[in-house]
Amino acid sequence: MVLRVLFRAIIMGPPGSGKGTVSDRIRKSFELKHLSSGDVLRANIKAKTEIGLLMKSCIDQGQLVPDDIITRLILLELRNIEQSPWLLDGFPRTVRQAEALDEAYNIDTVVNLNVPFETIKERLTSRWVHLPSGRVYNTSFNPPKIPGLDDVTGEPLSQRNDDTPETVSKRLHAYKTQTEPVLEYYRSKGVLETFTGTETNKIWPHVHAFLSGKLGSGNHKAAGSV
Ligand code: G5P
Ligand code: MG
Repeated sequence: MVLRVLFRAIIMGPPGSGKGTVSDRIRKSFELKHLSSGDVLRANIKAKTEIGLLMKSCIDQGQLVPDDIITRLILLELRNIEQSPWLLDGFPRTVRQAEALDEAYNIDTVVNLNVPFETIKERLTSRWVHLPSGRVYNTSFNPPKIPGLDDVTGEPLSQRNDDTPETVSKRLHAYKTQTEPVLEYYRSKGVLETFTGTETNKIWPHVHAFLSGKLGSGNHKAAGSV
């Protein structure tokens, strides 16, 4: 399918607000590449790259990694997919990162998932992930077909080191102090669209309708394609 525009979107929201879950649904519905900064960092940690080894303690302690490192990493990854429309998840997380992104790309829209912090804390302690793909499960909300195993590959699932209650509190604090100003940054540019709720299944139809309006029918995936 030939795309008419190279759509650039960002998905924002506090840790555990459902960015990964909603991104997966967007990816399945629209012709978009999905890039998650957290997945990129975790892949570096798993592969024991120099950056991964350096960043591991920051992430495990619930702190943001330094702006210059993550910005370089993400801009490099974006170069590999710049021929496609993309959806960026987890980046930018500071105003400095947003400014650096602006210098390289025009952002069409920012989908902001506004989920209360109390809802989030419960979700993260019951999250299980398939590290190689970034696929996310939850023992109550979307359990894997076979407990402990990824639906697609059958490989074992794991829990993230930063999903302990103590680290989740630190991540929420970092979000409030460092990332919330980014919402204001995009609001003032007129590209922020906020979706409020406590359940992804209720938020999703609104996100879908909004993106359908933005992208038009040309960017919908054919039914059944993944
Ligand atoms: P990440 O990886 O970007 P966070 O903290 O932003 O991490 P996270 O934890 O990945 O975000 P999410 O993607 O918003 O959360 O949420 P999700 O995984 O889809 O859903 C969370 C859980 O809830 C899942 O189990 C899901 O199944 C379940 N769920 C979803 N919807 C519902 C629902 O309706 N009901 C219920 N009951 N459950 C539901 O970043 C990690 C770290 O990397 C570094 C930082 O250290 C960061 O802490 N980092 C950066 N540092 C600096 N700058 C950047 N740009 C950075 N990017 C990453
Ligand atoms: Mg995520």
